[in-house]
Amino acid sequence: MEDSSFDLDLELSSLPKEKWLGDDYLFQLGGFWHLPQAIQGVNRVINQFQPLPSDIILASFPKTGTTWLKALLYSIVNRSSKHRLTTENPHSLIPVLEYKTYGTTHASSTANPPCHINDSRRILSTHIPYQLLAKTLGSSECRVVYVTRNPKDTLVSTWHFVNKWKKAKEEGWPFEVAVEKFCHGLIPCGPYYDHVMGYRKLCLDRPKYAHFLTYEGLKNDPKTHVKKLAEFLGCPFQGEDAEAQVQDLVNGCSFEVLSNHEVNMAGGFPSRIAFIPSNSFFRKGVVGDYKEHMSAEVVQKIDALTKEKFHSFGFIYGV
Ligand code: PAP
Repeated sequence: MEDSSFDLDLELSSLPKEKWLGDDYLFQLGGFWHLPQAIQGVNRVINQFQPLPSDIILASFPKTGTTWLKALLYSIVNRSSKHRLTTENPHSLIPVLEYKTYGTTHASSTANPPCHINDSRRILSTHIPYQLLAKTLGSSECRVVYVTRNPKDTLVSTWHFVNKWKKAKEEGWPFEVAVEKFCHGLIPCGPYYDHVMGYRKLCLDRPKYAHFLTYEGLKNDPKTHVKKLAEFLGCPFQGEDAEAQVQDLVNGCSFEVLSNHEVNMAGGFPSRIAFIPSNSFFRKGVVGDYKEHMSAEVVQKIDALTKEKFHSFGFIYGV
């Protein structure tokens, strides 16, 4: 495993870099590629973040179900205030550590920031790979929830998302280019396969503290997964109406319901990466959308890579 201790105030010029979107670069830290706007925050999280035993950390590769899981985790933990999802975007309720909490120089002065949102228990999220957070999460008693999604849909979702950025609109990001970059791991937080395998290992090694789930599994049987998540987090559903509570929560976090709240249809986030419209987190929300975009040849290429990176290590997923 790579050494995850890095100096604070990284000099970007000291890091390997590669072009990925037009003439925009990604920078490599600890074997993973990061956006220049994110890298100082990533570095601060690695060096400064100390989770509390009561913390819940949602970890994910971008576009694999983060928004959905934020809604679900918030509702599971804060059952009596889950109605806040009707007026607040899930990303406003649960901050991304490297963008929000540690995203500014100001934030770096506090080693263990309070979360202004959750009264009882902090829920935080990150896209930082486990390989870079092993020292932070590997022995902590906090609970880590990792969600993943099959590589082809992840790639398609990423492509649509990036195409909403000004840079992509100006210069274009053809799908074939996105496929090449994805297969070489050259997208933000990539390589995707290493990201997934890092957290998978954590979840296999420390099942009491780390829980692994897939977008497809959640789609297929959301109630069962929500019950498992609640048990994992130590707040199971109880009482005669437990089933109804779960159903109600699942409904409130469904794509159809969330994407139709006004707060998720208009406005957006003036983030450090780009202005991100709220509705760009809710595009289609289905399994298998890759079939609309990929030729048989591209499917074959990605499936071969998935077999090499996942199946040959005993993780039969994603093809
Ligand atoms: P992020 O990493 O930028 O936060 P993330 O939420 O992980 O993005 O992924 C967005 C995807 O989840 C979108 O997929 P699509 O492009 O294939 O449509 C989005 O539509 C989907 N999504 C968002 N909310 C839900 C939901 N409640 N149920 C199912 N899918 C959802």
